[in-house]
Amino acid sequence: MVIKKPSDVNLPYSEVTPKSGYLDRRKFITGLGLAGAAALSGYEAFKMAQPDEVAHASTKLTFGKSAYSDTQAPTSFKDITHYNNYYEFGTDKDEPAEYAGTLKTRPWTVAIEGEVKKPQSIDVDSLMKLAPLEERIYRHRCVEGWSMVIPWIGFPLSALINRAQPTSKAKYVQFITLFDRQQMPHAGNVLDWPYSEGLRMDEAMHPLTILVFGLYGELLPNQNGAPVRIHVPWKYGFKSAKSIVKVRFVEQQPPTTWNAMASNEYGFYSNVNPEVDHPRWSQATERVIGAGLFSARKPTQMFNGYGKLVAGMYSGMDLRKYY
Ligand SMILES: Nc1nc2c(c(=O)[nH]1)N[C@H]1C(S)=C(S)[C@@H](COP(=O)(O)O)O[C@H]1N2
Ligand SMILES: [Mo]
Repeated sequence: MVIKKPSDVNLPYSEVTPKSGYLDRRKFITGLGLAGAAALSGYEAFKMAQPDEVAHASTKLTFGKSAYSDTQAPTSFKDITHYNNYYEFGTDKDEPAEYAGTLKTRPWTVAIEGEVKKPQSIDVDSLMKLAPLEERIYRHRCVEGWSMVIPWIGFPLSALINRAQPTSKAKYVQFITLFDRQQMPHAGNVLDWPYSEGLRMDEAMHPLTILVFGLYGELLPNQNGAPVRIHVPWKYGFKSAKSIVKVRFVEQQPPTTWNAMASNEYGFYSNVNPEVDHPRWSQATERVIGAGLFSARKPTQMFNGYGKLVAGMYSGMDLRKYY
């Protein structure tokens, strides 16, 4: 049983504690009892308190804090990792946690292509070192009407964009995610695979838009989009593509999965907007995951509460038309 020093983190995946080691470690931690638990970090103690947590490779990441973090308490690790939308692993909320174990997240390369001066393929472990990792506690609002607060670990997507050096023709960025039926036997034909999303260049460069590698201080669980996904906190969750394999810079607004599926329900912009209802339900309020079955729904905020930082990008645009 080796306790990792801070300098031991950020290891390539090959050196990550294997599952069996992690389980031994849990046994060891449990043996400490309550007094010992108090000496552990908040995360560690928190996770100990959840006996049916899915065992996963425990890789602590080294990260700094961010001024962009929300001050709200994060949703529990259990809820963040067991109430997911990841249709490649099934459409029920608990299916990604159950089935995403078959996703092979190493080796993994991300191709950067299209309108860039430096097209390249980059290994995810190198990508993770492109900028200092930060914890970004972000509100996350799904178009279905529920929300969470997630302590992501990542850094601004702008680090990748600056490395790729987009040409003057690059007006949008498209994110294409992995699709492999062998790894995703529960995918079915519910969407037009591979899942694809896109942002306008200014949205992609915005300091709030992050590339995410982890949550709660550790590498991302597969069901949350390992090994790399984005999160765009002022937009509905579906804009935040999981398990990205291609980042493509393009001149025209790219086709996106949900928009292609039902363009009257899911627009390209998909900024959180309590005043523009989904055709089949209101967007005025949200159910806070983990708040309890009978707790009141909470009012949804314009741009999910990030308006001060992002509203300027949409000035002059009719947000009813560009939903
Ligand atoms: N590849 C892929 N990415 C995806 C999805 C998906 O089904 N496949 N679902 C989206 C939706 S609708 C939401 S709300 C978020 C959920 O992220 P979370 O499970 O980490 O909360 O991922 C988004 N990214
Ligand atoms: Mo969503």
